[in-house]
Amino acid sequence: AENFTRAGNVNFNGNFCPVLQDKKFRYGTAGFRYPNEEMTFIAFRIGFLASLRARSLNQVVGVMVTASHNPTGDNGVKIIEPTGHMLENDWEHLATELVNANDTEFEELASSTEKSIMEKTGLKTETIPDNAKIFIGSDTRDSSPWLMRAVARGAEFGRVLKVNEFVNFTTPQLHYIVYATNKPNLSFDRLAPVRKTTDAFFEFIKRCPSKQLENYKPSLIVDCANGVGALWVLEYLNHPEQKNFPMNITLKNDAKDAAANEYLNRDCGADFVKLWRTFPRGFKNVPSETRCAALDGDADRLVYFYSNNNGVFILLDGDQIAALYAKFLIKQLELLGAKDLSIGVVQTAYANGNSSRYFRSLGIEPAIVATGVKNLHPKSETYDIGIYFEANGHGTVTFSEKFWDFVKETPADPEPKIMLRLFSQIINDIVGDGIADLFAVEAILRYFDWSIGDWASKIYTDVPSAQLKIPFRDRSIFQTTPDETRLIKPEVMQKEIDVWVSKFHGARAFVRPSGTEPIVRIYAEADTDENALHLAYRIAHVVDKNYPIPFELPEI
Ligand code: G16
Repeated sequence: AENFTRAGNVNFNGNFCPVLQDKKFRYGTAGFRYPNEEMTFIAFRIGFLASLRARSLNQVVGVMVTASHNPTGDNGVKIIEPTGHMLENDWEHLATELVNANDTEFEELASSTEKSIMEKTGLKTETIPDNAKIFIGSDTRDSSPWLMRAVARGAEFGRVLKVNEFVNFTTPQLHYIVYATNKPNLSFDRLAPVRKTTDAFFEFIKRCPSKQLENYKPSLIVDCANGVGALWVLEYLNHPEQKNFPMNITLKNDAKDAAANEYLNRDCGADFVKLWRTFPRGFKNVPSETRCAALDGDADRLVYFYSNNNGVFILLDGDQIAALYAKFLIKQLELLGAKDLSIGVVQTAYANGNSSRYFRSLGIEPAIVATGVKNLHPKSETYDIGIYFEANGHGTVTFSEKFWDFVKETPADPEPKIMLRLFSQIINDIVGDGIADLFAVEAILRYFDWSIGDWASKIYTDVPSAQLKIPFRDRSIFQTTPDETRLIKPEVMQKEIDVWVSKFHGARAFVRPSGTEPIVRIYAEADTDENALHLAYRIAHVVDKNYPIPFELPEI
Protein backbone atom coordinates (compact mmCIF):
# COMPACT_ATOMS: atom_id res chain seq x y z
CA ALA A 1 0.00 0.00 0.00
CA GLU A 2 3.02 2.27 0.04
CA ASN A 3 3.40 2.64 -3.70
CA PHE A 4 2.96 6.36 -3.74
CA THR A 5 3.09 7.73 -7.26
CA ARG A 6 5.63 10.44 -7.80
CA ALA A 7 2.87 12.99 -7.29
CA GLY A 8 1.84 11.45 -3.99
CA ASN A 9 -1.65 10.46 -4.95
CA VAL A 10 -2.51 7.24 -3.25
CA ASN A 11 -5.23 7.43 -0.67
CA PHE A 12 -5.51 6.05 2.77
CA ASN A 13 -6.76 2.66 1.47
CA GLY A 14 -3.86 2.33 -0.92
CA ASN A 15 -5.94 3.22 -3.98
CA PHE A 16 -4.78 5.55 -6.69
CA CYS A 17 -6.44 8.88 -6.16
CA PRO A 18 -5.85 11.60 -8.74
CA VAL A 19 -5.85 15.20 -7.59
CA LEU A 20 -9.39 16.54 -7.72
CA GLN A 21 -9.30 18.92 -10.65
CA ASP A 22 -12.51 20.75 -9.82
CA LYS A 23 -11.33 21.63 -6.33
CA LYS A 24 -8.91 24.37 -5.34
CA PHE A 25 -6.95 23.67 -2.17
CA ARG A 26 -5.63 26.49 0.00
CA TYR A 27 -3.19 26.86 2.86
CA GLY A 28 -5.81 28.13 5.31
CA THR A 29 -5.73 29.60 8.80
CA ALA A 30 -3.56 26.73 10.02
CA GLY A 31 -2.39 24.77 6.96
CA PHE A 32 -4.37 22.48 4.66
CA ARG A 33 -7.46 20.88 6.25
CA TYR A 34 -9.74 18.63 4.24
CA PRO A 35 -11.64 15.35 4.49
CA ASN A 36 -8.95 12.79 5.28
CA GLU A 37 -9.50 10.81 2.06
CA GLU A 38 -8.40 13.90 0.09
CA MET A 39 -5.33 14.52 2.20
CA THR A 40 -2.67 11.99 1.05
CA PHE A 41 -1.26 13.83 -1.94
CA ILE A 42 -1.36 17.08 0.06
CA ALA A 43 0.64 15.46 2.88
CA PHE A 44 3.13 14.08 0.34
CA ARG A 45 3.64 17.45 -1.35
CA ILE A 46 3.92 19.28 1.98
CA GLY A 47 6.55 16.73 3.05
CA PHE A 48 8.39 17.60 -0.17
CA LEU A 49 8.17 21.36 0.44
CA ALA A 50 9.20 20.97 4.09
CA SER A 51 12.32 19.14 2.92
CA LEU A 52 13.22 22.08 0.65
CA ARG A 53 12.71 24.46 3.57
CA ALA A 54 14.93 22.29 5.79
CA ARG A 55 17.64 22.03 3.11
CA SER A 56 17.67 25.72 2.29
CA LEU A 57 18.02 26.65 5.99
CA ASN A 58 20.10 23.62 7.05
CA GLN A 59 17.80 23.16 10.03
CA VAL A 60 15.04 20.98 11.41
CA VAL A 61 11.57 21.77 10.04
CA GLY A 62 8.35 20.35 11.50
CA VAL A 63 5.22 19.01 9.83
CA MET A 64 2.21 18.50 12.08
CA VAL A 65 -0.53 16.14 10.96
CA THR A 66 -3.73 17.28 12.64
CA ALA A 67 -7.06 18.95 12.02
CA SER A 68 -7.18 20.20 15.62
CA HIS A 69 -10.76 21.24 16.45
CA ASN A 70 -12.28 19.87 13.19
CA PRO A 71 -14.50 16.78 13.16
CA THR A 72 -12.93 13.36 13.07
CA GLY A 73 -13.41 12.87 9.31
CA ASP A 74 -11.01 15.74 8.55
CA ASN A 75 -7.28 15.82 8.81
CA GLY A 76 -4.64 18.38 7.96
CA VAL A 77 -0.96 19.26 7.60
CA LYS A 78 0.99 22.38 8.42
CA ILE A 79 4.67 23.22 8.27
CA ILE A 80 6.49 24.48 11.36
CA GLU A 81 9.45 26.82 10.84
CA PRO A 82 12.79 26.07 12.59
CA THR A 83 11.91 28.88 15.02
CA GLY A 84 8.82 26.89 16.05
CA HIS A 85 6.55 29.45 14.39
CA MET A 86 4.05 29.17 11.54
CA LEU A 87 5.29 28.92 7.95
CA GLU A 88 6.38 32.15 6.22
CA ASN A 89 3.88 33.75 3.89
CA ASP A 90 5.90 33.32 0.65
CA TRP A 91 6.21 29.63 1.37
CA GLU A 92 2.45 29.34 1.94
CA HIS A 93 2.11 30.48 -1.69
CA LEU A 94 4.58 27.85 -2.85
CA ALA A 95 2.66 25.22 -0.89
CA THR A 96 -0.59 26.26 -2.54
CA GLU A 97 0.98 26.08 -6.01
CA LEU A 98 2.46 22.64 -5.44
CA VAL A 99 -0.74 21.22 -3.97
CA ASN A 100 -2.90 22.57 -6.79
CA ALA A 101 -0.67 21.28 -9.59
CA ASN A 102 -2.24 18.37 -11.44
CA ASP A 103 -0.53 14.98 -11.52
CA THR A 104 1.40 15.60 -14.71
CA GLU A 105 2.41 19.15 -13.81
CA PHE A 106 3.60 18.23 -10.31
CA GLU A 107 6.95 16.59 -11.11
CA GLU A 108 8.09 19.43 -13.30
CA LEU A 109 6.92 22.07 -10.85
CA ALA A 110 8.61 20.19 -8.00
CA SER A 111 11.92 20.09 -9.81
CA SER A 112 11.82 23.75 -10.91
CA THR A 113 10.84 24.80 -7.36
CA GLU A 114 13.72 22.79 -5.91
CA LYS A 115 16.17 24.31 -8.37
CA SER A 116 15.11 27.89 -7.78
CA ILE A 117 15.07 27.58 -3.97
CA MET A 118 18.50 26.00 -3.84
CA GLU A 119 19.88 28.56 -6.29
CA LYS A 120 18.55 31.40 -4.14
CA THR A 121 20.34 29.97 -1.11
CA GLY A 122 23.53 29.66 -3.17
CA LEU A 123 23.60 25.86 -2.95
CA LYS A 124 23.82 23.25 -5.71
CA THR A 125 20.44 21.66 -6.43
CA GLU A 126 21.48 18.26 -5.04
CA THR A 127 22.95 19.60 -1.77
CA ILE A 128 21.62 17.97 1.40
CA PRO A 129 23.14 19.89 4.32
CA ASP A 130 23.84 17.91 7.52
CA ASN A 131 21.23 19.47 9.76
CA ALA A 132 18.35 19.30 7.28
CA LYS A 133 15.82 17.08 8.98
CA ILE A 134 12.03 16.73 9.21
CA PHE A 135 10.14 16.15 12.48
CA ILE A 136 6.67 14.79 11.75
CA GLY A 137 4.10 14.92 14.53
CA SER A 138 0.57 13.61 14.77
CA ASP A 139 -2.26 13.51 17.26
CA THR A 140 -4.68 10.61 17.74
CA ARG A 141 -6.70 10.76 14.49
CA ASP A 142 -6.94 7.32 12.89
CA SER A 143 -5.94 8.66 9.47
CA SER A 144 -2.71 10.14 10.88
CA PRO A 145 -0.30 7.16 10.64
CA TRP A 146 -1.01 6.94 6.93
CA LEU A 147 -0.58 10.67 6.39
CA MET A 148 2.67 10.67 8.37
CA ARG A 149 3.99 8.09 5.93
CA ALA A 150 2.90 10.28 3.04
CA VAL A 151 4.78 13.25 4.56
CA ALA A 152 7.89 11.07 5.05
CA ARG A 153 7.74 9.84 1.43
CA GLY A 154 7.34 13.41 0.24
CA ALA A 155 10.41 14.41 2.27
CA GLU A 156 12.31 11.54 0.68
CA PHE A 157 11.22 12.75 -2.76
CA GLY A 158 12.72 16.08 -1.65
CA ARG A 159 15.93 14.14 -0.75
CA VAL A 160 15.68 14.47 3.05
CA LEU A 161 16.01 11.03 4.57
CA LYS A 162 16.47 12.10 8.18
CA VAL A 163 12.96 11.99 9.60
CA ASN A 164 11.84 11.67 13.24
CA GLU A 165 8.26 10.78 14.09
CA PHE A 166 6.36 12.10 17.10
CA VAL A 167 3.22 9.99 17.32
CA ASN A 168 0.50 11.14 19.74
CA PHE A 169 2.02 14.55 20.42
CA THR A 170 0.16 17.79 20.87
CA THR A 171 0.65 20.43 18.17
CA PRO A 172 2.27 22.95 20.57
CA GLN A 173 4.67 20.29 21.87
CA LEU A 174 5.93 19.68 18.33
CA HIS A 175 6.34 23.45 17.79
CA TYR A 176 8.41 23.66 20.97
CA ILE A 177 10.53 20.60 20.16
CA VAL A 178 11.34 21.93 16.67
CA TYR A 179 12.32 25.30 18.17
CA ALA A 180 14.42 23.74 20.96
CA THR A 181 16.21 21.35 18.61
CA ASN A 182 17.36 24.21 16.40
CA LYS A 183 18.52 26.32 19.33
CA PRO A 184 22.27 25.90 19.90
CA ASN A 185 22.04 25.78 23.71
CA LEU A 186 18.96 23.60 24.04
CA SER A 187 18.95 19.95 23.20
CA PHE A 188 16.49 17.70 21.45
CA ASP A 189 14.25 15.95 23.93
CA ARG A 190 10.70 14.61 23.63
CA LEU A 191 9.79 15.60 27.16
CA ALA A 192 11.35 19.09 27.03
CA PRO A 193 8.02 20.96 26.81
CA VAL A 194 6.62 19.04 29.79
CA ARG A 195 9.64 19.60 32.03
CA LYS A 196 9.97 23.27 31.18
CA THR A 197 6.37 23.99 32.17
CA THR A 198 6.15 21.85 35.28
CA ASP A 199 9.53 22.71 36.82
CA ALA A 200 8.55 26.38 36.65
CA PHE A 201 4.96 25.71 37.77
CA PHE A 202 5.86 23.92 40.99
CA GLU A 203 8.55 26.50 41.83
CA PHE A 204 6.00 29.25 41.18
CA ILE A 205 3.32 27.80 43.44
CA LYS A 206 5.88 27.16 46.17
CA ARG A 207 6.57 30.90 46.15
CA CYS A 208 2.96 32.12 45.95
CA PRO A 209 2.27 34.81 48.58
CA SER A 210 -0.92 33.26 50.05
CA LYS A 211 0.18 30.34 52.18
CA GLN A 212 -3.27 29.68 53.64
CA LEU A 213 -5.53 29.27 50.65
CA GLU A 214 -9.09 30.40 51.32
CA ASN A 215 -10.60 30.48 47.85
CA TYR A 216 -8.34 28.63 45.44
CA LYS A 217 -8.73 24.85 45.47
CA PRO A 218 -6.04 22.84 43.67
CA SER A 219 -8.50 20.59 41.87
CA LEU A 220 -10.13 20.85 38.49
CA ILE A 221 -11.86 18.78 35.83
CA VAL A 222 -10.43 18.80 32.30
CA ASP A 223 -12.42 17.94 29.18
CA CYS A 224 -9.84 16.47 26.77
CA ALA A 225 -12.15 16.49 23.69
CA ASN A 226 -11.31 12.76 23.29
CA GLY A 227 -8.06 13.92 21.78
CA VAL A 228 -4.35 13.78 22.41
CA GLY A 229 -4.47 15.99 25.52
CA ALA A 230 -5.84 12.97 27.42
CA LEU A 231 -2.46 11.30 27.03
CA TRP A 232 -0.52 14.25 28.34
CA VAL A 233 -2.27 16.29 31.04
CA LEU A 234 -1.48 13.87 33.87
CA GLU A 235 2.06 13.43 32.54
CA TYR A 236 2.59 17.07 33.57
CA LEU A 237 1.82 16.09 37.18
CA ASN A 238 4.44 13.38 37.11
CA HIS A 239 6.84 15.62 39.02
CA PRO A 240 8.62 15.19 42.39
CA GLU A 241 6.94 18.32 43.82
CA GLN A 242 3.46 16.93 43.11
CA LYS A 243 3.57 15.13 46.49
CA ASN A 244 4.30 18.40 48.35
CA PHE A 245 1.93 20.62 46.35
CA PRO A 246 -0.68 18.21 45.02
CA MET A 247 -2.81 19.24 42.07
CA ASN A 248 -5.85 17.09 41.64
CA ILE A 249 -6.88 16.87 37.99
CA THR A 250 -9.77 14.68 36.83
CA LEU A 251 -9.96 13.94 33.11
CA LYS A 252 -13.19 13.64 31.17
CA ASN A 253 -13.73 12.85 27.49
CA ASP A 254 -10.37 11.15 27.70
CA ALA A 255 -10.78 8.37 25.13
CA LYS A 256 -7.40 8.51 23.53
CA ASP A 257 -6.89 5.76 20.99
CA ALA A 258 -7.70 5.84 17.31
CA ALA A 259 -10.70 3.55 17.95
CA ALA A 260 -12.27 6.33 20.00
CA ASN A 261 -11.97 8.77 17.10
CA GLU A 262 -15.71 8.81 16.62
CA TYR A 263 -15.98 10.98 19.71
CA LEU A 264 -13.11 13.35 18.92
CA ASN A 265 -14.33 16.96 19.38
CA ARG A 266 -17.89 15.63 19.32
CA ASP A 267 -20.13 17.50 21.78
CA CYS A 268 -16.99 18.22 23.78
CA GLY A 269 -13.76 20.18 23.69
CA ALA A 270 -12.88 23.86 23.71
CA ASP A 271 -14.52 24.67 20.36
CA PHE A 272 -17.83 23.08 21.39
CA VAL A 273 -17.90 24.78 24.80
CA LYS A 274 -17.01 28.18 23.34
CA LEU A 275 -19.51 27.99 20.48
CA TRP A 276 -22.48 26.63 22.39
CA ARG A 277 -21.69 28.11 25.82
CA THR A 278 -22.74 24.94 27.53
CA PHE A 279 -21.28 21.92 29.32
CA PRO A 280 -19.64 19.27 27.16
CA ARG A 281 -20.85 15.67 27.30
CA GLY A 282 -20.12 13.89 30.58
CA PHE A 283 -20.39 16.97 32.82
CA LYS A 284 -24.01 16.55 33.90
CA ASN A 285 -23.41 15.89 37.58
CA VAL A 286 -20.56 18.30 38.17
CA PRO A 287 -21.41 20.44 41.24
CA SER A 288 -21.79 24.21 40.87
CA GLU A 289 -18.71 26.42 41.40
CA THR A 290 -16.43 23.55 40.28
CA ARG A 291 -13.54 24.75 38.14
CA CYS A 292 -13.61 23.03 34.72
CA ALA A 293 -11.44 23.48 31.63
CA ALA A 294 -11.61 22.21 28.05
CA LEU A 295 -8.85 21.50 25.53
CA ASP A 296 -9.43 20.83 21.83
CA GLY A 297 -8.42 17.74 19.82
CA ASP A 298 -4.71 18.60 19.55
CA ALA A 299 -4.57 20.55 22.85
CA ASP A 300 -3.62 23.93 21.41
CA ARG A 301 -6.70 25.69 22.81
CA LEU A 302 -8.03 26.16 26.32
CA VAL A 303 -11.19 27.61 27.82
CA TYR A 304 -12.51 27.44 31.42
CA PHE A 305 -16.13 27.12 32.52
CA TYR A 306 -18.37 26.38 35.48
CA SER A 307 -21.93 26.82 36.65
CA ASN A 308 -22.51 29.33 39.42
CA ASN A 309 -24.71 28.84 42.48
CA ASN A 310 -27.71 30.05 40.48
CA GLY A 311 -27.15 27.30 37.95
CA VAL A 312 -25.95 29.76 35.27
CA PHE A 313 -23.25 28.47 32.91
CA ILE A 314 -20.24 30.81 32.84
CA LEU A 315 -17.54 30.67 30.19
CA LEU A 316 -14.04 32.04 30.70
CA ASP A 317 -12.60 32.06 27.21
CA GLY A 318 -9.35 33.19 25.60
CA ASP A 319 -10.15 36.87 26.22
CA GLN A 320 -10.61 36.17 29.92
CA ILE A 321 -7.33 34.22 30.05
CA ALA A 322 -5.54 37.15 28.38
CA ALA A 323 -7.05 39.53 30.95
CA LEU A 324 -5.95 37.29 33.83
CA TYR A 325 -2.40 37.17 32.43
CA ALA A 326 -2.39 40.96 31.96
CA LYS A 327 -3.51 41.54 35.54
CA PHE A 328 -0.76 39.33 36.92
CA LEU A 329 2.00 40.64 34.64
CA ILE A 330 1.16 44.31 35.20
CA LYS A 331 1.14 43.75 38.95
CA GLN A 332 4.68 42.29 38.85
CA LEU A 333 5.93 45.17 36.68
CA GLU A 334 4.36 47.68 39.10
CA LEU A 335 5.91 45.98 42.13
CA LEU A 336 9.26 46.19 40.38
CA GLY A 337 8.74 49.76 39.13
CA ALA A 338 9.74 48.44 35.67
CA LYS A 339 8.37 51.23 33.51
CA ASP A 340 10.47 50.71 30.41
CA LEU A 341 9.17 47.28 29.43
CA SER A 342 6.34 47.70 26.93
CA ILE A 343 3.29 45.48 27.35
CA GLY A 344 0.73 44.92 24.60
CA VAL A 345 -2.33 42.81 23.87
CA VAL A 346 -3.30 41.34 20.48
CA GLN A 347 -6.85 40.17 19.74
CA THR A 348 -9.10 39.44 16.77
CA ALA A 349 -12.55 40.64 15.71
CA TYR A 350 -14.09 37.90 17.89
CA ALA A 351 -12.75 39.53 21.08
CA ASN A 352 -15.58 40.31 23.44
CA GLY A 353 -16.17 44.09 23.56
CA ASN A 354 -15.78 44.19 27.34
CA SER A 355 -12.39 42.48 27.21
CA SER A 356 -11.07 45.22 24.92
CA ARG A 357 -12.59 47.85 27.24
CA TYR A 358 -10.88 46.19 30.21
CA PHE A 359 -7.48 46.38 28.49
CA ARG A 360 -8.11 50.06 27.69
CA SER A 361 -8.83 50.65 31.39
CA LEU A 362 -5.33 49.30 32.07
CA GLY A 363 -3.89 51.77 29.56
CA ILE A 364 -3.40 49.13 26.82
CA GLU A 365 -5.02 49.67 23.42
CA PRO A 366 -5.43 46.13 22.07
CA ALA A 367 -4.21 45.57 18.50
CA ILE A 368 -6.80 43.80 16.33
CA VAL A 369 -5.47 41.47 13.61
CA ALA A 370 -6.95 38.80 11.33
CA THR A 371 -7.80 35.35 12.71
CA GLY A 372 -4.94 32.89 13.01
CA VAL A 373 -1.96 32.49 15.27
CA LYS A 374 0.18 33.27 12.22
CA ASN A 375 -1.22 36.84 12.39
CA LEU A 376 -1.33 37.30 16.16
CA HIS A 377 2.12 35.98 17.03
CA PRO A 378 4.24 38.40 14.93
CA LYS A 379 2.26 41.39 16.19
CA SER A 380 2.71 40.22 19.77
CA GLU A 381 6.47 40.08 19.24
CA THR A 382 6.53 43.86 18.70
CA TYR A 383 6.12 44.32 22.50
CA ASP A 384 8.53 43.43 25.31
CA ILE A 385 5.66 41.46 26.80
CA GLY A 386 3.02 40.60 24.19
CA ILE A 387 -0.16 38.84 25.30
CA TYR A 388 -2.10 37.39 22.40
CA PHE A 389 -5.30 35.39 22.54
CA GLU A 390 -8.13 34.48 20.25
CA ALA A 391 -11.48 34.29 22.02
CA ASN A 392 -11.59 30.59 21.08
CA GLY A 393 -8.80 29.90 23.59
CA HIS A 394 -5.74 29.94 21.36
CA GLY A 395 -2.93 32.12 22.64
CA THR A 396 0.17 32.71 24.70
CA VAL A 397 2.61 35.42 25.82
CA THR A 398 5.74 36.40 23.88
CA PHE A 399 8.82 38.05 25.35
CA SER A 400 11.51 40.28 23.83
CA GLU A 401 15.29 40.06 24.31
CA LYS A 402 14.98 43.10 26.57
CA PHE A 403 12.57 41.14 28.78
CA TRP A 404 14.91 38.12 28.94
CA ASP A 405 17.76 40.44 29.95
CA PHE A 406 15.55 42.01 32.59
CA VAL A 407 14.53 38.70 34.21
CA LYS A 408 17.99 37.12 33.99
CA GLU A 409 18.90 35.49 37.30
CA THR A 410 21.14 37.58 39.57
CA PRO A 411 21.89 37.20 43.31
CA ALA A 412 19.15 38.57 45.59
CA ASP A 413 16.50 38.90 42.88
CA PRO A 414 13.33 40.54 44.19
CA GLU A 415 10.39 38.15 44.46
CA PRO A 416 8.26 39.74 41.66
CA LYS A 417 11.17 39.35 39.26
CA ILE A 418 11.41 35.66 40.14
CA MET A 419 7.65 35.27 39.65
CA LEU A 420 7.88 36.97 36.22
CA ARG A 421 10.74 34.70 35.22
CA LEU A 422 8.90 31.58 36.37
CA PHE A 423 5.70 32.63 34.61
CA SER A 424 7.62 33.10 31.35
CA GLN A 425 8.87 29.50 31.71
CA ILE A 426 5.48 27.96 32.51
CA ILE A 427 4.13 29.46 29.28
CA ASN A 428 4.98 27.97 25.88
CA ASP A 429 6.07 31.29 24.40
CA ILE A 430 6.64 29.71 20.97
CA VAL A 431 2.95 29.09 20.23
CA GLY A 432 -0.45 28.90 21.97
CA ASP A 433 -0.46 25.73 24.08
CA GLY A 434 -3.61 24.56 25.87
CA ILE A 435 -1.80 22.52 28.52
CA ALA A 436 0.93 25.10 29.27
CA ASP A 437 -1.82 27.75 29.46
CA LEU A 438 -3.75 25.57 31.88
CA PHE A 439 -0.79 25.48 34.26
CA ALA A 440 -0.25 29.24 33.81
CA VAL A 441 -3.90 29.96 34.69
CA GLU A 442 -3.74 27.63 37.71
CA ALA A 443 -0.54 29.34 38.87
CA ILE A 444 -2.10 32.81 38.71
CA LEU A 445 -5.37 31.78 40.38
CA ARG A 446 -3.29 30.33 43.19
CA TYR A 447 -1.15 33.48 43.33
CA PHE A 448 -4.26 35.65 43.84
CA ASP A 449 -5.98 32.95 45.92
CA TRP A 450 -9.00 33.17 43.63
CA SER A 451 -11.82 30.75 43.02
CA ILE A 452 -13.18 30.52 39.48
CA GLY A 453 -16.05 32.77 40.62
CA ASP A 454 -13.51 35.42 41.71
CA TRP A 455 -11.88 35.30 38.30
CA ALA A 456 -15.28 35.62 36.58
CA SER A 457 -16.39 38.59 38.68
CA LYS A 458 -13.24 40.55 39.56
CA ILE A 459 -11.90 41.36 36.09
CA TYR A 460 -14.81 41.99 33.68
CA THR A 461 -17.97 40.27 32.59
CA ASP A 462 -18.75 39.54 28.94
CA VAL A 463 -21.01 41.60 26.71
CA PRO A 464 -23.76 39.21 25.50
CA SER A 465 -22.60 37.56 22.26
CA ALA A 466 -23.55 34.73 19.90
CA GLN A 467 -21.78 32.76 17.20
CA LEU A 468 -23.10 30.61 14.37
CA LYS A 469 -21.46 28.32 11.83
CA ILE A 470 -23.13 28.13 8.42
CA PRO A 471 -22.05 25.43 5.90
CA PHE A 472 -20.85 27.18 2.75
CA ARG A 473 -19.28 25.66 -0.33
CA ASP A 474 -17.50 28.51 -2.10
CA ARG A 475 -16.01 30.68 0.61
CA SER A 476 -13.90 32.53 -1.97
CA ILE A 477 -16.80 34.91 -2.73
CA PHE A 478 -16.20 36.60 0.63
CA GLN A 479 -13.56 39.26 1.03
CA THR A 480 -13.15 41.05 4.35
CA THR A 481 -11.31 44.13 5.60
CA PRO A 482 -7.89 43.27 7.14
CA ASP A 483 -9.35 43.21 10.67
CA GLU A 484 -12.21 40.99 9.40
CA THR A 485 -14.95 43.15 10.94
CA ARG A 486 -16.53 44.07 7.57
CA LEU A 487 -17.15 42.49 4.18
CA ILE A 488 -15.65 44.20 1.16
CA LYS A 489 -17.35 41.63 -1.06
CA PRO A 490 -20.24 40.96 -1.55
CA GLU A 491 -20.85 44.67 -1.00
CA VAL A 492 -24.60 44.32 -0.90
CA MET A 493 -24.39 41.92 2.04
CA GLN A 494 -22.38 44.34 4.17
CA LYS A 495 -25.04 47.01 3.54
CA GLU A 496 -27.76 44.66 4.73
CA ILE A 497 -25.71 43.67 7.78
CA ASP A 498 -25.26 47.38 8.66
CA VAL A 499 -29.01 47.89 8.52
CA TRP A 500 -29.66 45.00 10.92
CA VAL A 501 -26.90 46.03 13.34
CA SER A 502 -28.35 49.56 13.53
CA LYS A 503 -31.66 48.10 14.76
CA PHE A 504 -30.12 46.62 17.91
CA HIS A 505 -28.83 48.46 20.95
CA GLY A 506 -25.02 48.51 21.47
CA ALA A 507 -24.61 45.92 18.74
CA ARG A 508 -21.94 44.80 16.31
CA ALA A 509 -21.82 41.83 13.98
CA PHE A 510 -19.77 40.38 11.16
CA VAL A 511 -19.52 37.46 8.75
CA ARG A 512 -16.23 35.83 7.84
CA PRO A 513 -15.27 32.72 5.89
CA SER A 514 -13.53 30.08 7.99
CA GLY A 515 -10.00 29.12 6.99
CA THR A 516 -10.29 25.67 8.53
CA GLU A 517 -13.79 24.38 7.77
CA PRO A 518 -16.22 24.62 4.82
CA ILE A 519 -18.35 27.16 6.71
CA VAL A 520 -18.83 30.88 7.26
CA ARG A 521 -18.80 32.16 10.82
CA ILE A 522 -21.23 34.76 12.12
CA TYR A 523 -20.46 36.76 15.26
CA ALA A 524 -22.87 39.17 16.97
CA GLU A 525 -22.90 41.24 20.16
CA ALA A 526 -25.92 43.07 21.57
CA ASP A 527 -27.41 44.23 24.87
CA THR A 528 -28.92 40.84 25.86
CA ASP A 529 -28.18 37.19 25.06
CA GLU A 530 -31.51 36.90 23.22
CA ASN A 531 -30.78 39.97 21.11
CA ALA A 532 -27.26 38.80 20.29
CA LEU A 533 -28.64 35.46 19.08
CA HIS A 534 -31.49 37.18 17.28
CA LEU A 535 -29.04 39.46 15.47
CA ALA A 536 -26.80 36.49 14.56
CA TYR A 537 -29.79 34.72 12.97
CA ARG A 538 -30.78 37.93 11.16
CA ILE A 539 -27.31 37.97 9.62
CA ALA A 540 -27.66 34.27 8.75
CA HIS A 541 -30.84 35.17 6.88
CA VAL A 542 -28.89 37.85 4.99
CA VAL A 543 -26.38 35.17 3.90
CA ASP A 544 -29.25 32.83 2.99
CA LYS A 545 -31.05 35.49 0.94
CA ASN A 546 -27.93 36.14 -1.15
CA TYR A 547 -26.58 32.55 -1.26
CA PRO A 548 -29.22 30.01 -0.21
CA ILE A 549 -28.08 27.89 2.75
CA PRO A 550 -28.64 24.13 2.39
CA PHE A 551 -30.90 23.87 5.48
CA GLU A 552 -33.85 25.65 7.08
CA LEU A 553 -32.92 28.57 9.31
CA PRO A 554 -35.26 29.17 12.25
CA GLU A 555 -37.87 31.85 11.56
CA ILE A 556 -37.27 35.01 13.57
C1 G16 B 1 -7.06 27.20 14.03
C2 G16 B 1 -6.12 28.36 14.13
C3 G16 B 1 -6.72 29.44 15.00
C4 G16 B 1 -8.09 29.84 14.45
C5 G16 B 1 -8.97 28.61 14.29
C6 G16 B 1 -10.27 28.93 13.58
O1 G16 B 1 -7.27 26.67 15.31
O2 G16 B 1 -4.89 27.91 14.66
O3 G16 B 1 -5.84 30.54 15.00
O4 G16 B 1 -8.72 30.74 15.29
O5 G16 B 1 -8.30 27.64 13.52
O6 G16 B 1 -9.99 29.45 12.32
P1 G16 B 1 -11.12 29.76 11.27
O7 G16 B 1 -12.04 30.71 11.95
O8 G16 B 1 -10.40 30.36 10.11
O9 G16 B 1 -11.81 28.47 10.99
P2 G16 B 1 -7.15 25.12 15.62
O10 G16 B 1 -7.33 24.99 17.08
O11 G16 B 1 -8.20 24.43 14.80
O12 G16 B 1 -5.76 24.79 15.14
